[in-house]
Amino acid sequence: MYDDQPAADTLAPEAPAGAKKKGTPVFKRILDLFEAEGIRTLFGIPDPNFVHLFLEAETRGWTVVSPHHEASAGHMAAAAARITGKPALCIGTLGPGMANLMPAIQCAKVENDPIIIMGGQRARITERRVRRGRIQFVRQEPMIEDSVKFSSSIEYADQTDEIVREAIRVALSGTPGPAYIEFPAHIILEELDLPPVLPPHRYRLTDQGADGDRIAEAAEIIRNAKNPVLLVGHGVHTSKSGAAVRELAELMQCPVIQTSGGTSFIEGLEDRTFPYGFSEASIDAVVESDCCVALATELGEPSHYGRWRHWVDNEANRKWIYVQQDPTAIGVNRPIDVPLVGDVRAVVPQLSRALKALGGRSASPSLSEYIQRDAQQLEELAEDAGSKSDGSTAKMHTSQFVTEATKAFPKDGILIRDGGATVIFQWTYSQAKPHDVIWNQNYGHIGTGLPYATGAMLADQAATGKVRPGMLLTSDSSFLFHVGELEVAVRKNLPLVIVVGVDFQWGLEVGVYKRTFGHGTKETGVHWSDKVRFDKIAEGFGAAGEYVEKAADIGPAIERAYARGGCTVIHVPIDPAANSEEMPNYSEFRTWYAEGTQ
Ligand SMILES: Cc1ncc(C[n+]2csc(CCOP(=O)(O)OP(=O)(O)O)c2C)c(N)n1
Ligand SMILES: [Mg+2]
Repeated sequence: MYDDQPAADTLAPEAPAGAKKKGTPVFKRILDLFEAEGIRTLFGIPDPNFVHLFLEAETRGWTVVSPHHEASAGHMAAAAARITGKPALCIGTLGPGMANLMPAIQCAKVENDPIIIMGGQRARITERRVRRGRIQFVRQEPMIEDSVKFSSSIEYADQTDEIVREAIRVALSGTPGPAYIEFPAHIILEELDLPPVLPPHRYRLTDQGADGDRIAEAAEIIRNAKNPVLLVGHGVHTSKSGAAVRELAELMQCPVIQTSGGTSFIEGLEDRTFPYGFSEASIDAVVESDCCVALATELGEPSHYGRWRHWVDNEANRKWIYVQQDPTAIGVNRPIDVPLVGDVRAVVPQLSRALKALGGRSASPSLSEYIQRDAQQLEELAEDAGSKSDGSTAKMHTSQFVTEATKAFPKDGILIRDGGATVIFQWTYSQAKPHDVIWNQNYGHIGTGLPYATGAMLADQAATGKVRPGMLLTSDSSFLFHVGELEVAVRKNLPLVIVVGVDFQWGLEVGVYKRTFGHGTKETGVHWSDKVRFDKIAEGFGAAGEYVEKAADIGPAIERAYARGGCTVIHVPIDPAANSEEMPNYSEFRTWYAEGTQ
């Protein structure tokens, strides 16, 4: 491929002889187009297709980050999109780089992350030649196109604008998701003479509101409801609509139910926000509700499609108002009374205005009781965890691990989750109410934690200019997938504290063996060496390491880590038996799969 690569100071070999330089090379125009969308981060490992782009991006002040595996670049971009509410960009080198990106591309498709992936490719003339034994070459679009919402290649330089715009337009339309742009070597340095880039609203639909008559209908239903609930999905957080939803929740004076994908807490609504299925108040609020306003959620399996399990009682009396950007999602998982098709960023303020015009509504009778009961449940859970093994005489119980780590979660921090059983413990025992939670729920892709943490923190810094602390609460096997990205956290001096629950096993799968065959089988393939020391691994990367055996020492270790600055990994041995056998509310989790029948 290096022969195909145009030198920096020449036109591409394919350009007609004597062609004049016109001004803007393609790689610069691409950056202009992404900048118009507010994108300022770029993830990937550069090669000849991308060195011009990388150099230029950094010169312009972008945050340019090379990870140690291309899948990480994709996950970092996904986290960047979530934390900024904007599309995000990553690249892969031709052949193996793009193949390595595939796990992240599929993940972004299922997690609805609008990432734009640019893939290097040979010059088209090479690609289409009849040859054997070409180096670093595979046709990429056929591998990728089923996993993205849009796939194309910039074959001719003057297609740059239309292809980049269509990639962004499609990635952000309906249910968001990934888009692929192939970037063949022959067009990189070709030059274009073009007008300035268009702002987003000139070339794509932005802030689309819902139909006015439907809004009026919805407001009337909400006003007349006795016990409405707001069901808040992942899209509320990724679109950064928290403040608007807070206003609506205050007008509705009702509880907020989190879906399993949308586990961030909206500032100001922490007390009245209950995780669906894992808090008693959430179940009662759902059962008693006579109106559900579902915001930017797929109403997926973990929400029981809004129609079975906790929703069954009272179904006949419950009206559904569904705010959804994708018109084809209306009525699929359950019947809807009032569909509000549009961007949650625009529709929620529309609803608030309409409700205000009707004079708002008075508080649901049980709201304060739910709030009080949920706070009490959290306290009881902390006490219950405190009664379990704390690591002094036997290994620590996972409930202690989660309770102590989440109690020490820093104000204004970003929480990132990864793992198997320890994550299930978190759904019940978490004592923190973070405004930003990044984890992988729909796709269930363990190993994403460290790339998500680094990507989210870096993109947040690039977008706001502020440095927020991050906490990655992870299980051990999951952490090992992309442990090399610790180097990125150190390189970028991220105030990231990684608390690892260590049982030296794929604990969730150990539990599967035990439930399938009873105790005493060989549990083949789910145990690994007990020689690994995560605190020492951290030191090898230039991060700090701590080894904490007792529950009472977790909080102080976390505080020390933030005080010290930079990245710290805290190795916490946990009880392998408890982690695989005593997951709380496991039966609730099982109902996520195929309506409980798997
Ligand atoms: C990429 C990927 N591989 C495998 C799985 C299946 N899986 C889910 S949880 C789990 C075990 C995770 O082990 P660990 O991270 O140590 O967590 P623990 O259950 O021990 O807390 C596995 C293998 C998955 N969800 N994603
Ligand atoms: Mg484990």
